[in-house]
Amino acid sequence: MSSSVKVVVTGAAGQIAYSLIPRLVDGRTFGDKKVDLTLVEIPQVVEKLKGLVMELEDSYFPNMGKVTFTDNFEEASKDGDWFLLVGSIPRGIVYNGKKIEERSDLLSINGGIFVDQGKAIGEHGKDDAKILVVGNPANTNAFIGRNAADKDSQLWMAMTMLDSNRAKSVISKKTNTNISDITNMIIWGNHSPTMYPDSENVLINGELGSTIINDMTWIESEFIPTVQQRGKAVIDARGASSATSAAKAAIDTVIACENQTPSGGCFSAAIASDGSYGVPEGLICGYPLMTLQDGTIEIKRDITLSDFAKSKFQISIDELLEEKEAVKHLMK
Ligand code: NAX
Repeated sequence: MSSSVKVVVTGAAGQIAYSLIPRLVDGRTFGDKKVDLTLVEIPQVVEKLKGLVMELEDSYFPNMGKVTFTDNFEEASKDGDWFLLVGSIPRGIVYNGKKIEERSDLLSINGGIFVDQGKAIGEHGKDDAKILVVGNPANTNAFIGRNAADKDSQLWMAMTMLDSNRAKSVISKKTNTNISDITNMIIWGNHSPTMYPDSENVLINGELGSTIINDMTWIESEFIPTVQQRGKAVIDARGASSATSAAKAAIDTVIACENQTPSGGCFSAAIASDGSYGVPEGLICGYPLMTLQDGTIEIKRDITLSDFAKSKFQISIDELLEEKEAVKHLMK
């Protein structure tokens, strides 16, 4: 085995984590590296992780290294290379005697969690740690965490790969194309119903979507709303939010970051804006990204946005600015 990687996963007893964690040690996500896992849960749930650890041991994963679990995030974060922050408080539960229904309450409660986790990652995580926030509201949680970590050498991301994968599926059905022939599916903006899935710059068998799909009515009234509302549709059908597809998307994000992006290609995740595409600096915004040969992850800056795309993207940027305003009391 060439080397090892330490991966910290929060929300480890949740639904997404149950699909996600085995894939981290299956020898595909991190190639032939040994994978040490630290699983984190809240105190009320942490003992359940004993069962998951037993199952991991029983699964015979040759690349699995040391596996530990804890409810102490600060301790868990020591020397972490990757942080998959899946755990968060969902809407609808009663928290400190109050039912959490408003997005602002959700932002505030989860924001508090991400201040502490961000600080710990900044102090104890590796200098080049990569952090993928899955727990919602993902972009703003990552925004808060990054601010608290205050370490520019670490890369904070929020997951939009699931939205990208969902959009690829819709495009492949519309164009009768194999899903593997759909690439560069960019999700601009927030991981929320305001996101803008880009049907113009997607590549279908290497050709721009704008030249292949000449059906604005379908784009506006079917494609965009279907992708934006897919999370809700899964909840309505399954009685629970997306789990296995979310786990696959987190793995796809890790793999995209760990391997050089093919020339001309890109993948979707939200990272801190450097002002690219007119997004205010620091917002954690969905962008097209590329992993360079030296492992650096950069925004792909040569995408052309139509006026239609710009107007849709702006709605999502405005929402991110509103969320930023709602959590300003949590900023350093
Ligand atoms: P579950 O409720 O099954 O699991 C969440 C787990 O997180 C629970 O076991 C809980 O005890 C734990 N947790 C809460 N606070 C924690 C903390 N401070 N430290 C450690 N663990 C903590 O939810 P699941 O279905 O796994 O979803 C997890 C999160 O992913 C939710 O916020 C959900 O909204 C979000 N999603 C994000 C997606 C994305 O594309 N970015 C898509 C799927 C999903 O909706």
